[in-house]
Amino acid sequence: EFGESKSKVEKMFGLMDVFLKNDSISLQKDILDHVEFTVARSRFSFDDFEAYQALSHSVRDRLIERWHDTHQYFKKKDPKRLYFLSLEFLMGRSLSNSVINLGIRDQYADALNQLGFEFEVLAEQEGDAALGNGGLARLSACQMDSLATLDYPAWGYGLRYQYGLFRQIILDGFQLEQPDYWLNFGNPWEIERVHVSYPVKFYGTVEEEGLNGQTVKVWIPGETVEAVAYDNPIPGYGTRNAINLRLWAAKPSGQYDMESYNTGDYINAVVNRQKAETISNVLYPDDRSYQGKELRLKQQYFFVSASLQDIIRRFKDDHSNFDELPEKVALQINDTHPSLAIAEVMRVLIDEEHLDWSRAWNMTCKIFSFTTHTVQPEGLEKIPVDLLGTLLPRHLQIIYEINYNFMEQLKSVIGQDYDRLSRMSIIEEGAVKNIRVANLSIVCCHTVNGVSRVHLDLLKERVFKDFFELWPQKFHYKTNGVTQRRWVVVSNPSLSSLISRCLGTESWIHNVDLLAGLRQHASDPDLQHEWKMVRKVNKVRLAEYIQTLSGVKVSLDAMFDVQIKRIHEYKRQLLNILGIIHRYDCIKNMEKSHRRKVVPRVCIIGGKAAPGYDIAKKIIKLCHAAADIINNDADVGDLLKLVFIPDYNVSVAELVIPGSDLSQHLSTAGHEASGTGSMKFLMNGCLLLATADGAIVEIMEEVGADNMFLFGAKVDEVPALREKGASVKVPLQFARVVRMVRDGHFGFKDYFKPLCDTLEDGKDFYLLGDDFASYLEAQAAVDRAFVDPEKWTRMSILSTAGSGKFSSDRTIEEYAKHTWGIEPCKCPF
Ligand code: PLP
Ligand code: GLG
Repeated sequence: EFGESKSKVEKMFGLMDVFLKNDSISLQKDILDHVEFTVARSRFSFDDFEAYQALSHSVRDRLIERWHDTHQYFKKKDPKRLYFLSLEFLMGRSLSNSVINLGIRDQYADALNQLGFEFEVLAEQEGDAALGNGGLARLSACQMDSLATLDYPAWGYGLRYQYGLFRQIILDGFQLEQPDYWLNFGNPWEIERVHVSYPVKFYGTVEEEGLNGQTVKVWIPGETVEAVAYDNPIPGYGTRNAINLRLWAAKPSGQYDMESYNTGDYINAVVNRQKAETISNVLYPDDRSYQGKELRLKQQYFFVSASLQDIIRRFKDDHSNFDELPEKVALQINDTHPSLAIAEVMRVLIDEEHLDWSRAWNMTCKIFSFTTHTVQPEGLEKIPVDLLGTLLPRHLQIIYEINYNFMEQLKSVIGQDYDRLSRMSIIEEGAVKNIRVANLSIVCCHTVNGVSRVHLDLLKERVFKDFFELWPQKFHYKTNGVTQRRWVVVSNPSLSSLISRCLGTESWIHNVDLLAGLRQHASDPDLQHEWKMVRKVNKVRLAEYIQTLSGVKVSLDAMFDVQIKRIHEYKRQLLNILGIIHRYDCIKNMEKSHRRKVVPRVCIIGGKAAPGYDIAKKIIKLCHAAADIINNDADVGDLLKLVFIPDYNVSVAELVIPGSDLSQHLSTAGHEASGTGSMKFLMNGCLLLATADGAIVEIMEEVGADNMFLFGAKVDEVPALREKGASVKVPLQFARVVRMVRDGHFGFKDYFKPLCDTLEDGKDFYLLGDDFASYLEAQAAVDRAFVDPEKWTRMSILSTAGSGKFSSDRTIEEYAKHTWGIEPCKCPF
């Protein structure tokens, strides 16, 4: 089985401990060994960071051990595997999550205590791995956790950017971007595989050659870059399985390029070669639009080509017949970013494996599935034909041929309806010809998934209407979910143990439906009391964080009202800020004796704006400008505070979410495909103030509309409101707060003018004016509920109780069964 003689295998086992030991003494010894030999410090003198490094290496050993066993087992069993292709993974920190999933957190905490360290303090030393922008990228990370926990034979593939998502610095209230060189201090969670590397080719020409009496196309590339694998083990919870996230880094190709070295310009030849590394250097920080940049396209193909070479190599190790490919391989494309994989598989099957077109196409259509995260047709990715033709000439030919066949097939179904043919074509004609990447994906993939029920409706009715009418059976949805391991067990340990005590079991950690069992205790005074205590402890932690960051001291009796997510006009942070200004204005104009009745609030906003997104940056500045006035107004005191939390990322979310009372999800209905932040708040017993958009509609069905605060226009009302435009009267309060900003009440009058202009009659695309009255009413309902702690706590418990559906475990089970056709493969050791 090991391809070795029996005696050699026995000898190897004799030299190894069978498994690494997890008792306190072994762990202490292990950590100290890593201090001495990995970190190369003396075991008598090392600081917290060095202790963190040694600790992570000790955990990493345990991850590798399981990872090896899992892969050995997968190899032996040869199940159908899922390959999850995503250009973004927002993993955050690894230490706490790993030890919890491995089931050895307490043992490590104890071992560290014995050595004079505290686990939590060392965990804080870790930086975030932020190889993604926001919801889409964090979803990939949650789904990897679920795939591992549910024992699915899966691999993730992505890019190892040297610079992750930029760090947000706030200077005088303005956002500045700083590069996130996250690898500066080393990364113990990855394993460099210098020997797992593949050449990736670009540019060049396509020529025709004769082969066995037939003409075949041969791509003669102009540039070759090497892709090197970095493996990141992903441990499951309550299982020995640990799966792999393989990220590719670009390196100069090792192959000699005699020509350039013979020109005598040695230095330039080396420098040019070095440029190859820039492919995987930096993550694109804009999650709004795709501008058809060459580097971005290079990144996409680099990642796709390396991943497919790896996948096909693995398949060919054990199989000689390509007809088996669809039984052994499922390829998932996460949004359109990896869609070049379709053309690449076709190229490999036809040009390298010499399959004929129709056999290759049949196979390709059976292995690919696609999830779209987009709502607006304008948000769909396009690649300029000229750019693709230069960078990947053979792929362009293949895409043209796919499109030709598709157009012929379509004509036979719909006839000569040229408008529709041109809308559905993969090639967009016009001054600049483009590849519509989503169309390519839909034409090829056997399944197209949306990310919530509402999202699927929008896909059917608007975004992909033509395709839905042609192939209704292709379109489905899998409502997003989040992993309760990271988002409750790791980030909110006190709530986690309270839930386990109340339910009498920890099984909810991998069977989250059990949370529904909390419902029957929602009014129990003892549980309510403990629930409040837990929430208070988390609020204390958040209040300390706020004070350290901003110097603002906040009252723990106030409601912590939070909106954290990327800054986008459609997410309407501006509606929130205008609401806060309205509240401030009311307090100011109220008789002093009435102020006693105001429910004190700490309003917390956080999120990054894409570097080139001006309006979003103005929203951040407005938040700071308003905070400056409000927080320093003696009339207001503790009744209202406004805080901006800088550099929102996964670990900030882990701290903020458990300490929030209320969380806001304000997207204009029809704009948020799903939203996953809301699910994390819900699981942590935070109440939601939201529009009926994306997954919120399903959340409402689970927890009941009485247990949340809904407001605003519904998805199907939005188009009519937009039509009416300026003829709809906006409420006076709205006009008043906008005027305050416009008139310079918060300073920076000229700077805020363009922002105010977006709210003008007839220009208010995101309908802030239309929804304002309903928003204020919902806010008033929030206040009324908050002053009744029993009611609030009951709603809070019912939120957690109703959150079971929004676990990524459920999402992954649905994908596995209905899209990928994969079965669990549990490592038996
Ligand atoms: N960014 C980070 C760091 C997150 O943790 C999340 C989800 O919790 C998101 C973005 C997505 O948030 P939302 O779905 O509210 O846009
Ligand atoms: C997208 C959408 C979100 C969605 C996420 C994951 O905008 O609504 O929750 O993907 O499906 N760009 C995103 O974050």
